[in-house]
Amino acid sequence: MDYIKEKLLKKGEQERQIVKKLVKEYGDLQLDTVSMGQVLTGMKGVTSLLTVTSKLDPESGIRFRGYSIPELQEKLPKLNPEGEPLPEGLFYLMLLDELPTVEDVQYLTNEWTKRNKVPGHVFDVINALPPTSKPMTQFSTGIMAMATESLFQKAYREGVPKDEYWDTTYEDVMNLIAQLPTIAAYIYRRNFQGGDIIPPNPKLDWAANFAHMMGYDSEEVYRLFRMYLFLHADHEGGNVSAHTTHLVSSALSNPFYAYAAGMTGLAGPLHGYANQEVIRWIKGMLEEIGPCGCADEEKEKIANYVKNYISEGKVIPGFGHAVLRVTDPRYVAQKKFAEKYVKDDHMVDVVNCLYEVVPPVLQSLGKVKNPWPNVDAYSGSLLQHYGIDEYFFYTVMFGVSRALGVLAQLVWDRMYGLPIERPKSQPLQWFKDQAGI
Ligand code: NMX
Ligand code: MLT
Repeated sequence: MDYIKEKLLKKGEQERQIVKKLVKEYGDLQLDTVSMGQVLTGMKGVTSLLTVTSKLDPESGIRFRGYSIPELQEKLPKLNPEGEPLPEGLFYLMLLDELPTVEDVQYLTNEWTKRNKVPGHVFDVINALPPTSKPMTQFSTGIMAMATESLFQKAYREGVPKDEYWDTTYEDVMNLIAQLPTIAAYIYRRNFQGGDIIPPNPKLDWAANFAHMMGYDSEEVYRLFRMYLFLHADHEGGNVSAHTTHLVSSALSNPFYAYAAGMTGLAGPLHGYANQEVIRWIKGMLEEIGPCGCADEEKEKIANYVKNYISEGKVIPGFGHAVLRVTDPRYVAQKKFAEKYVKDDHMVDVVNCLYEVVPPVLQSLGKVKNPWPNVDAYSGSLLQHYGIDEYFFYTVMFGVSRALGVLAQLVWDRMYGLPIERPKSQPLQWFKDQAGI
């Protein structure tokens, strides 16, 4: 057993007992109340999931095992002191609740390099889809095709005891994370670079290797990818991609099925697809109003465009959030990155200007709970700056990163022995009866 599994088991055996005790002895303890409004508007704020990897505070944003983004930018191992932390370190922290050393991060980089052996049929399955199919269709299909290799599924069929499910889940999760960048880069090269495939470079870390396989080999892009894959990794358990992964795996579907399902949720325009919508939307705006700076009269033109767009019943991508009530700290981290490394970029300037113009317009509608920008408002402009123009691909990049958090959590779901998820539903008459109407 490798040392990560040993640590996991040690911590897991203790925590599993706690979960069992909570269920057995405190099962009737009231945790929350639920209102009609909450049930009918997406269960916002209803505590109903156990997620250990991260927690989201509406006012201060995401904390991974208690650490904020700036704290982790300081504390997680980097390849050079000026650079960005390696996402491997964040995975280690989320999985083991312990800050990694440089050696721990190196261990994971090596492990993922070793495990990066995508079966040939996965590429055949992707190739069977027309190149015009959406990158997220190809991505989730490729992940489904990987399920032939599931060790968890095999172990389950062989009757492995429940307390051991976590072990093969961990193996599947490690293999899946190791192989995702190769599959994603394959889709990118197939769709946008004439199918000229670049093999992985075993000397590179996980994020840099992803950039390399996509065809971007500069220290600057490696640095961007390390930050990107770190920032999108997790957002507690209730977001659509995390919750879907958790829900599907609660039926003991294998991690490949569960993660593919999570990715089909990420592909929705109100979730991860918003990162490509932001660029599409800005380009559409610039086509209509022309290239613009952020002087008062230009701000007015933008504000009018925003108002018109909303009046057509559409949402402004990259703004708003189901939980956050402040500017997303992931947006702030990317803005700081741009201030440090990006000079004179029109798209980045427009994104900065939208920060001044859009929130007051959204506020003026009187119904938007959070008028501030989210992670997706900034990410595309940075990718555009480094020449990664194909915004149809951006949600796949989000998906590669999201694996780190939701799959670390999946290992814990199995460690705790969490049962099948099955909330109660009621017909409309029941709600009318409750309201007395
Ligand atoms: N532009 C226009 N209207 C908005 C926006 C926006 N950016 N955000 C919220 N609203 C509207 C929303 O459509 C709803 O209208 P109605 O009552 O007519 O249906 C009203 O404001 C209240 O919505 P909220 O309760 O504030 O937001 P909710 O929790 O329902 O949804 C989002 C959260 C993120 C889905 C929503 O803010 C949105 O659609 N934003 C744009 C899409 C986006 O950027 N998504 C990415 C989220 C982050 N991620 O990566 O997943
Ligand atoms: C996410 O990163 O999952 C999004 O911000 C959406 C969410 O948290 O609901």
